Amino acid sequence: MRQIDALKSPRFTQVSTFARLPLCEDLSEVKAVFLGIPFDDATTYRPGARFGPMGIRQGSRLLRPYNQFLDVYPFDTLNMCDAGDINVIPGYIDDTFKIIEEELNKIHNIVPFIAGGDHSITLPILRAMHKKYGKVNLVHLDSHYDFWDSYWGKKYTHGTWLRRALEEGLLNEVVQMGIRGSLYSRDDVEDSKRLRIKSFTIRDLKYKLEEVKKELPSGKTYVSIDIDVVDPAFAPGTGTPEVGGLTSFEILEIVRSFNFNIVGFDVVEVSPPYDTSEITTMLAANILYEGASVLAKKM
Ligand SMILES: [Mn+2]
Repeated sequence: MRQIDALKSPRFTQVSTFARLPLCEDLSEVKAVFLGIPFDDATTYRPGARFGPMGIRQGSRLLRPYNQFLDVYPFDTLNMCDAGDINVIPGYIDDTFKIIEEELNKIHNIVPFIAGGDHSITLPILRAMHKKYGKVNLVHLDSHYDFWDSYWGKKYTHGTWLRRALEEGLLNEVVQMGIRGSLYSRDDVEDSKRLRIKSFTIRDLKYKLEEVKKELPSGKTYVSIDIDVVDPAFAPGTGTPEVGGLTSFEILEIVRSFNFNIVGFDVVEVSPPYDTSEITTMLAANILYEGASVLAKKM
């Protein structure tokens, strides 16, 4: 396995790739890739998620080869590599969405572990997933519903991607977890029922997590994690923080419990300019590590 030397290396200051994995060259034996999508022009509040991939790579330096809780060597099992960043076009959402979809269409039988970017990028990713697999399930961890119809009359933002994905018929079962914070209206709560989304609030996660876990889908599932599902005390570096969220331990445990077939996995809305002491980027890197570990465990 070609990456072992790099993983065992004590050169923790090297930041060029995720977890000091090799850059992807030959993809023939690769089962998973790390991929950055540095786009944040669909953000509505604090910007900076375009620096997410860079920050998450930096926050991943201390990741080591063996996951003791899942008893797996994720990077070895998946022969994982870092595919670099997709060349997005700042300021141009439509063009960027096309590029993201095209780039993802190029990888076959490889599970992408994606660092955003704001949450709008999940829509073109889901379009690519649909092209590959047909309708997939979505497990969405977020403090926000993200199914609003529009912001300032605009249909493509980081708060509307889920509504578009549903309208485009990309999704099968949708499970949301961690919803909280003040809302625009009571209609938001009703809309989750109308849209046939299983929405679980932060209270559901804190008070009856085992019951929520039973509602998770089986089969081909895409995982999208807005880092703001985690409390700002544990993940301050994000665009639209909501207090009263998950701890870093809780989110890692939730990811470890996933028992479906992961077809793709993103961690979005990590904004390093608002981070402190790399708390958020280290957490995001570890969430991706646990996701890769869950996938590797099933191999
Ligand atoms: Mn959010």
